[in-house]
Amino acid sequence: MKRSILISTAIISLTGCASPKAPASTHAYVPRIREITVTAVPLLVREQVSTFPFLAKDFGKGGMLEGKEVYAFSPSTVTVVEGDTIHFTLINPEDDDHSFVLPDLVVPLPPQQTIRVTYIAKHAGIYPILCTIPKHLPMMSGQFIVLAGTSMAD
Ligand SMILES: [Cu+2]
Repeated sequence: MKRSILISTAIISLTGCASPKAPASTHAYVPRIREITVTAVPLLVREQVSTFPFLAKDFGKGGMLEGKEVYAFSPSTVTVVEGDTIHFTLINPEDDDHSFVLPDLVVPLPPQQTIRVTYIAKHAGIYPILCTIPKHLPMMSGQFIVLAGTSMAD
């Protein structure tokens, strides 16, 4: 008798776990306002030749950085969620011009200026962040990652 009760309990337990799908999420992602600061930073630039003598060859005629300088955005990857409103604070502490370019957004970054701009991440995807100053490309770039709202856990 005890044995049949145990078997019945086991069968009920197994069928209870055999649900073909996990229950659907009951909470939709609610878009947020995100405050994000991005700074233009020098990595390998002409002003550093006295500190790093090898750069003279790199920046020289035929060198791998001829006509270029290496700058970066810090951070270079920004991740948000579809529908988010981003309040960017863009800082250029240097004496060179830069720009901050996303789909449908072009922001000139004059020397030693802080620019504030609002941007709405309309569509999920992976987009380039670029500075369009020719001598800064292709190095001064990053990624703007917009996650689908449905990808967010409850
Ligand atoms: Cu630049």
